[in-house]
Amino acid sequence: MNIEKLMQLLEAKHPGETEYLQAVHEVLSTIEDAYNDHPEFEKAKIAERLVEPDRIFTFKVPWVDDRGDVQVNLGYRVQFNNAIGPYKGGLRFHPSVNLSILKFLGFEQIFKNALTTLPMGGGKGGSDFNPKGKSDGEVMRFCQAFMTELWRYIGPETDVPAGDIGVGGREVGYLYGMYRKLARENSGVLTGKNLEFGGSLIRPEATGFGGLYFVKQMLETAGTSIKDKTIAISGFGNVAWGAALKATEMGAKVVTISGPDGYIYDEAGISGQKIDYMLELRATCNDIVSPYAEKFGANFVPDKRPWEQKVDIALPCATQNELNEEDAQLLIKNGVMCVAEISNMGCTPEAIELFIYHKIMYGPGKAVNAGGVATSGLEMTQNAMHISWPAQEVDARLHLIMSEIHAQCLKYGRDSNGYINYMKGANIAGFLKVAKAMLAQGVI
Ligand code: 2IT
Repeated sequence: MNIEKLMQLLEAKHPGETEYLQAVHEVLSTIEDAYNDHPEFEKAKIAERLVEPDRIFTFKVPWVDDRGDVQVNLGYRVQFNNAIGPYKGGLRFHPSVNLSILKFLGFEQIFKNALTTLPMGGGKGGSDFNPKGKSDGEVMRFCQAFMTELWRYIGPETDVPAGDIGVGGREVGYLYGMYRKLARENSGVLTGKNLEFGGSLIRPEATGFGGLYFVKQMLETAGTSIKDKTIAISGFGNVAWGAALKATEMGAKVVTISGPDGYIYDEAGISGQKIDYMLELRATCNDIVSPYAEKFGANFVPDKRPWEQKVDIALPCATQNELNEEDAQLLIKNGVMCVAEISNMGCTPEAIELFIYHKIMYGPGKAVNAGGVATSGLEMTQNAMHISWPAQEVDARLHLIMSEIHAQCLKYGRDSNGYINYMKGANIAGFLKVAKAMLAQGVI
């Protein structure tokens, strides 16, 4: 495989799709040796076939706001690869959403889903709809309008969307209601549903919980433990909430959360009712974190990111490229020992390079945050069997899956000097599974 040539080709074909090109480059550059060990991959042009989505749907979403004005948004679904199972991946509603972002997310999802051990392909979708400041009625009408287009392309055995940024239980409910009406079926076509109509226990917590199960194993493998460690978390949504809950339960101290307006530093630790309050804050839809400081008497640092604080562990839980080279330098200067992405592609390539150079434990999103989609996979299983498992059963399976992902990273990521390159390990393990499935199924 000639990576530079392939990247040049992709850059020419998809100019300006920076996030997508970033995600592809990261995977290709880490799997190169494993790829070249298998001449049959090159012969079947696995890399060239893997980097292009199977297909992309784009559609218009017209809807009427509370003032009676007509609004027009864009909707997308990227069906990236279904070699090992139905397309699976969330929907993101955020004004920044564009094809590059959804293609990067869909591409990452292929390998993440492969790592979960469950039969799920990779996909992603969403809209540039901005949920900030929208009424419940507006969110419902938007979700209904979005689904009147999307429903033709998805199905419980074809493509199973879920939530992502801006899409939580409420949005999944409205989307599911419209799908059910149009398709005239009750099925597991979306995951992240409420418990009353097929949702799974532990799904809301799963991304954060799974992330902490993974981080715990990273630390234990390095001969230390998570107890009494200080943690910086970014974001204050569902993922940050689950991560704070489990980190606190494990005996660590979470000292930061953040929003687009700045970050909170709470020296006493963000625990108990302060964690519950994150959900309340999120539900107001103003997308600001500063009210936390007023309510609990903590510090609010406007327009800054939490990475300037001295912590043992940094957990990006907000969005892509939210931790850059400068942030990495600050964290390293302050003695950080572990950085694990619970957001997708949370660190820039320059930040990752620095962590690896300084032999800091670094966990990539596609391994660390795979607990979310893994539990979506468990929701699909329960729906297919028309039963629901108790919380302990789902949590036990989530535990097992995260351990298996960690083991795969160790298997493929250990460098000759003993450093565990989790990024390389996750990419190779995920890639090999998908590549072998593609190879076995012929050129299609
Ligand atoms: O990035 C992700 O893995 C998700 N947003 C969850 C996807 C899913 O299908 O549950």
